[in-house]
Amino acid sequence: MKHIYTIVLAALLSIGCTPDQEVPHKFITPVKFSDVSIDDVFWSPRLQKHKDVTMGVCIDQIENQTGRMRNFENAAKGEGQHSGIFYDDSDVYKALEGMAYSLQTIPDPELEAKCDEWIDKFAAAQLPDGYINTYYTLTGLDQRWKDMDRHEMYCAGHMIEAAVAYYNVTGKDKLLQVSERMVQHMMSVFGPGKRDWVPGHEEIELALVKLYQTTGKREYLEFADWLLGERGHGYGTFGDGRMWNPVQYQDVVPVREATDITGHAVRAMYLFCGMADVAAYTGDQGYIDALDRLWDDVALRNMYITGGIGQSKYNEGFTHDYSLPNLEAYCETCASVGMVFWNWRMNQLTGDSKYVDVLERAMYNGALAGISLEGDKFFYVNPLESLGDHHRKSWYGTACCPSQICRFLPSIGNYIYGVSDDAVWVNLFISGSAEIPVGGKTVTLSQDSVYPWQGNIRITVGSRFGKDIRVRIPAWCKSWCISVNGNDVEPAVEKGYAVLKGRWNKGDVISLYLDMPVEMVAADPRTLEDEGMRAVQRGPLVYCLEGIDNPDYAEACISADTVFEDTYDQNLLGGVQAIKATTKEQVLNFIPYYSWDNREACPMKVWIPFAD
Ligand code: FUB
Ligand code: ZN
Repeated sequence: MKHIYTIVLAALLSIGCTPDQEVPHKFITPVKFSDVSIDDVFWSPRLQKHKDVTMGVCIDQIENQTGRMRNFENAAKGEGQHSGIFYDDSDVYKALEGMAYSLQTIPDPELEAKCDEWIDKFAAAQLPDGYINTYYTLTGLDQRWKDMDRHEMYCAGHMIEAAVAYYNVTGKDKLLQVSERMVQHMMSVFGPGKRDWVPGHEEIELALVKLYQTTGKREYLEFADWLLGERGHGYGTFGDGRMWNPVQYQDVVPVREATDITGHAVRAMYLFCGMADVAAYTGDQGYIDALDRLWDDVALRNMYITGGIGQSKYNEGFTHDYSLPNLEAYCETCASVGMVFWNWRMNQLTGDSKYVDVLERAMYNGALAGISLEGDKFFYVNPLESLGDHHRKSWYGTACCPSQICRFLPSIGNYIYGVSDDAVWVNLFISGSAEIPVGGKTVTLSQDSVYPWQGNIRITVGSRFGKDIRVRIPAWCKSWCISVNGNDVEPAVEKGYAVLKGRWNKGDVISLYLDMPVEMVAADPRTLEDEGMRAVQRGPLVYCLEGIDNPDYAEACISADTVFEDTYDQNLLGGVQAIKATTKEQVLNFIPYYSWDNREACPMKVWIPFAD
């Protein structure tokens, strides 16, 4: 039976009719990270650290330092205690997803054997009815599916994402089968005419769409859509007679009617991803319109300059428009990664580069600060100011952020290129090459730059093809130019993309120059916390001051007369473009925000007093 299933699945994939390739309402199809190879001054060393250090830290924590893997072993035996928190299974699945992505780019038989060993343990922990969740298996199955906030579907969603990733990389479908059995179990309990359920922490919705993409089974897409439709009807409950606060759970109104961002930031991001994914297949205009409104509310009124979101530690989420405290900012690493996930999908739905601008901001600042330069420590919370007492740690009781980074970094190739009927899209400037499926053949594009340090980007066409190339002009860039094979061109710009028309031949070279001066950025005047201050930004990077570089830290002040100079310093923080700001009274030394807290403890701030 297993054998037949594998053959059917393989056949479905090989004849090219998976829904993955037929997404009717998507404008852009992303070029998968597996078709993109990265050879980049900025990112390659980070990916190497991920492989050499970060995955090892996660594996050690999961297997040795905490009881996460033991929970699966105990669940398989049906004895022993559960240790940790009810959502700890999710970290194991997220780490596995990261391991799968890493295997795609750097094959490693030992790591693959580790993945197989883990998957065997997961499979052994699955109950005969398909249910899999070590917390309830070990603490009392009579309590399962009662408290909607207990993350059963959240953990299942992360298992599905890991299963899809591992199947795509290795062709091995054991975890995919475990996942399908769990989904069938869920669909036997919940759905039209069955029980209502509002997943307290969204995630399952987007995962079900991935499962649909992989298996071609539309019932999974329909179940995702049904779950989205469950929100906003007052069904949300903790299972003991207490209803929850719908504001925290994106459960105030049906999702199509949502106008304002509320509640928990990571949950919101995953919900919006799920809505975008379902809409990409169904064309549900209600979802798309709601996402459009919500994006304005997030990006224009509730986002930090780092792309961080979720101001408050009290709800790990949103508070009031324009209220953006810096020292107390929560800005969970997972939420910044969630912004990447969501904005990527919005760009695919619309072809608008404003979403990639936010994606890039979150990726290079809020998300990247989440990991130390050595790849071994993680931030959970990413404030924009510190008194010197906030530091990365190797792990957390709630370890969503380390495992999030573990799966995010090896997948960054996903965000660089896209393809549509009439064009190839260049979204991010990361050196390397891509094999892009264009009209039945494969086109190679390569990029060469030292971005984000400098804005000269060379794009080389590796094969003949006849579609436009759309190159993103970042919103942060006020002056740019493009030449093709040495001849200046003045392309039309549509939704933030320079549209380069023409037939392309092997060896054609597009040279893009993005002017990248140091800029002082003012916040929206309604953000009182940043009143009278400026942040320093260069290209996509937000900068900060650390006490260690600045004797005048406490009195630091910049003005319109401040002279900024930027210089690459290969000995500083793994190599950064450092910024020196000279005023009459002071010399200030800025470093990229992502690189803070990698030396001895000291205070840090992004927003600097500004003297008119
Ligand atoms: O609840 C699971 C994860 O833990 C959330 O995504 C994070 O915000 C943290 O609360
Ligand atoms: Zn997190």
